[in-house]
Amino acid sequence: MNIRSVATTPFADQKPGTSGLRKKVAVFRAPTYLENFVQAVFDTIAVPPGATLALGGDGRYLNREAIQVILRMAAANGFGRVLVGQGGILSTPAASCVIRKYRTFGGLILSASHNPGGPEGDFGIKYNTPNGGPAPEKITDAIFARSKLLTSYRILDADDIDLDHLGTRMLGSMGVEVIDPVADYAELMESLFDFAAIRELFAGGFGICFDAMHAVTGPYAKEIIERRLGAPAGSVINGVPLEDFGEGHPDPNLTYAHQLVEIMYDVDAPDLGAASDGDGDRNMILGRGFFVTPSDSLAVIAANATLAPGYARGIAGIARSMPTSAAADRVAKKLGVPCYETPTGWKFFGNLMDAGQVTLCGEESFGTGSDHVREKDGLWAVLFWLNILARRRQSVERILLDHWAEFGRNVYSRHDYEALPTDVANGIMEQVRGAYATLPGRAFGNYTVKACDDFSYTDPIDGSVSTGQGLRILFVDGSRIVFRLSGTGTEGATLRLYLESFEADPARQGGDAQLLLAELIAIADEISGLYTRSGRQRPTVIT
Ligand code: VG1
Ligand code: CO
Repeated sequence: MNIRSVATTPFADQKPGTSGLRKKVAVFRAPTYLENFVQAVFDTIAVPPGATLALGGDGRYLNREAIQVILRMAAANGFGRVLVGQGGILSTPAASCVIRKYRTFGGLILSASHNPGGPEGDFGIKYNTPNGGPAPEKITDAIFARSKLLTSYRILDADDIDLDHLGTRMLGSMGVEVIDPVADYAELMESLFDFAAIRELFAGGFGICFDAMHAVTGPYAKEIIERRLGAPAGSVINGVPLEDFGEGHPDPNLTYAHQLVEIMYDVDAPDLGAASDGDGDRNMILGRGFFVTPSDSLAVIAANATLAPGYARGIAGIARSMPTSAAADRVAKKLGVPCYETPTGWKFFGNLMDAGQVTLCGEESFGTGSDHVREKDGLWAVLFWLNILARRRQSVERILLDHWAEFGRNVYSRHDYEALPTDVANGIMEQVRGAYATLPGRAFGNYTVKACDDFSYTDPIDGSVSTGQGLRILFVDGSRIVFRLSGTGTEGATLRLYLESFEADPARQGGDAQLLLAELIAIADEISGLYTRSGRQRPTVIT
């Protein structure tokens, strides 16, 4: 078999965003687009001869084709072995698990996560480093710089390889090992959680509905929740992964996971509802007729961590992204452990976990995880909740109400304005920034502005600085409003508005978040001109 060097010209738009390179399928299909990016990655990471790569994706449209191309390029770029999930499948946390367990030279994960799939949908790719986590900015910046200088890529002339049967086959002198995508991950989960207690919980009639949204977690959830933990067959719904996610939007939130929401707000709802996203790293947790915000979920997991065997000795610290509520900070304070505030995106947690500074991490965007891998992990969060419920034997709602009574409630919501024209979104951000000089000290009804800034972050481990990570308006009483532009959308611009206040009085803690935040929502519009500029009266998605 022959290795070819194919001439190519650079693309201008291969800059990785919050979570890798995400574009429409049509863009990825343009000749040499995928090849250029993969070559830029391989050049940047300087592949040691004979190294092992992990490879897999969320199974969306283009996954299989892309894997075949990447395998041929890996063979031409010096890799000695590739571990690829059967059928080209690996959830993002499972890929992180495989990279760490088999000590590979990192991995390539093919996913556009929660973005819709199919020929008209999105595709994505990202490189994870040997610690199992998304490449930090200094590497993604270098990949982008390299992509602009490429003149050729290297590929092996070879036929497609069988990915559907386990076992090793050769591609030139490189071994391709097709592995069970679930086995290593399931084994890791068994090492962290009290499976016996959860089995007993289900045996006692506890009910769960897990919505895999026709995305990658179906096989993982069926194996772990139904087979190993004994939940009744049918507890996992939409469990067959489809290339277009059944034309759905595999984003586990109150808008897109509406089937689950209907089930959980029905009279005969099961005890726990959960959903996961396209690539399996996000989770949504619901009780009977009760929604748990991801920020609260992180705080509850932290406060109850020692109930799970993998965390029985306690946690070293917590990290949360800046827009995530400060609920976890209150738990950290009580536990006497540090709490870090990082920019949005899981890549910012890696250094802290590697250094042993934090055990638990979370984002308001339905991302929760720990140092068991270096990605957020949807099913892990569901299992953590099951472990807590198996030990406490209370309802989800009771656990939350007790948590708020003890720590106070950080009332929280995120409003997304999707697919805005880019200039409109930029105009809103400019208006907010333009108001900075006049805001401190200004009173809006019950709220007085204390300070405002552009969030920037200095990594405490390697000193790297990330600027422009969101506009913060902080109020005297600790409430805040944050404006931020999404780095994962592929249509126009998505503006995210994050709102947070604090409620110490248990008598008022059970209220509806939108009502409790109504005044802050109005203030956000007054400062930004959001409704007038966007021509929208309400957000696309409310969380
Ligand atoms: C969003 C979320 C962010 C998350 C990122 C990747 O980014 O807000 O918290 O880390 O998606 O998640 P943005 O830039 O659109 O706000 V995933 O499940 O797509 O890996
Ligand atoms: Co995801």
